[in-house]
Amino acid sequence: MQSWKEPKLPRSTVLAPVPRIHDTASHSMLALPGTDARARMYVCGITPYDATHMGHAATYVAFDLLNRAWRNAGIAVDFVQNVTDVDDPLLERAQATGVDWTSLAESEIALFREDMEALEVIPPRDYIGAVESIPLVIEMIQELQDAGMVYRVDRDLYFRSHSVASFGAVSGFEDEQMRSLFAERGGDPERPGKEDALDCLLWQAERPGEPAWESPFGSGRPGWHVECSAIARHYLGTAFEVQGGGSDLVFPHHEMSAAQANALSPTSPFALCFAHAGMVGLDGEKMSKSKGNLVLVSQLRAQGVDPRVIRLALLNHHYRSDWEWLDSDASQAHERLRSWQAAINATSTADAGPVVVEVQRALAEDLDAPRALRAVDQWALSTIQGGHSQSGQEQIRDLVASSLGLTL
Ligand code: 5CA
Ligand code: ZN
Repeated sequence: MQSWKEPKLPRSTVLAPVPRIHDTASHSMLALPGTDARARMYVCGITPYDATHMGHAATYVAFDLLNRAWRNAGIAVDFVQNVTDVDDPLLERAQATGVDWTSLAESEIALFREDMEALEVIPPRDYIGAVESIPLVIEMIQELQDAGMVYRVDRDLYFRSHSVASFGAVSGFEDEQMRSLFAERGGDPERPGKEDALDCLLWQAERPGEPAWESPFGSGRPGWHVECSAIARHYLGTAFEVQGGGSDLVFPHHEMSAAQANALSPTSPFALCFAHAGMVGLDGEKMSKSKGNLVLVSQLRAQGVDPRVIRLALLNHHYRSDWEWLDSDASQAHERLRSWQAAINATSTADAGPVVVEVQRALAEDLDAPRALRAVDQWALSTIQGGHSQSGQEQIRDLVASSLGLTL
């Protein structure tokens, strides 16, 4: 699938430190990659049934910071992202609005591309749809069958999640919590005929009026979790550095995807680090397409909000924290952008060297963007107050563009 246009990426003049990133599974910070000059990252993509909201944008900007931190540390990045372009919520929305499901997906993916481009998010090397990866999914299910990990309930296929030794290691959740989250997030713990409540759907047999593809297990479509296991394994291999997404994916999605891949390669884990962005809320609730409490990137852009203001507003919150979107987020970011631009256009500026070091250090310490922004604020303030002779504009312009993804 076509991704989107690469933003301008000036080369960092100072080599940044190798970033350390929080791993949900071990509750620790991992410096990755270990010794390699290459890092592999898989970030779960959208289900294209509605437009990009601030929560999606915050998650994708967070992993874009990691991508940039790696590049600025001289590490090449293989970045892969999926698009869940066939799944229940998409089909339900298409049905409810009387739109063809493929047209709905296509138009929302196009809008997502525009939003990502406007936000200067570096595109993935491989942008892969669920539909186009059905042959990969079928192959993986066959491998799981050969390994004895699959059983049938009626015409559907289930994965024996509970029989993978590492199951539970990503989330660290107790059984009860897993069951309730599974029910809440697309799972079916109560379905009669399952061997274990936490086993998950691999292949869903064709239902009347729904799209379906031929397979050796009958006509149907992939389950959600196996889509990401199959795509990540194929395009990145095993033991890739970072599996990323929002914290709503910790369980069941990332737990199940990892378990399915681990079942086939017990000695090489699916991913080395499971990194999760916090949830962005609105009016006291998680912002979500299903609840409809949304502030959309495209809506703000249409109102004339500079995309750099949106990006700056997102960067003002640490990626791991949960926060609420307020209108003041945009107005504060607007002020900040004005002050940075005034400093960039000043005739003489404060010394840029220490700012470069501080911004890169902040980002290398678990992507501490708020700290990085404060460092640039400080530089802008000293510059505007005047009395300096060095000319640091170019250095700051390049720093802000390469590390923070903002073109001043
Ligand atoms: N297609 C699946 C992943 S394979 C999916 O979860 N799609 S999604 O459209 O629902 O979400 C896309 C990404 O945005 C996911 O990484 C999800 O964790 C993240 N996300 C969704 N809502 C929020 C929110 N309110 N705040 C932060 N991130 C969010
Ligand atoms: Zn996913």
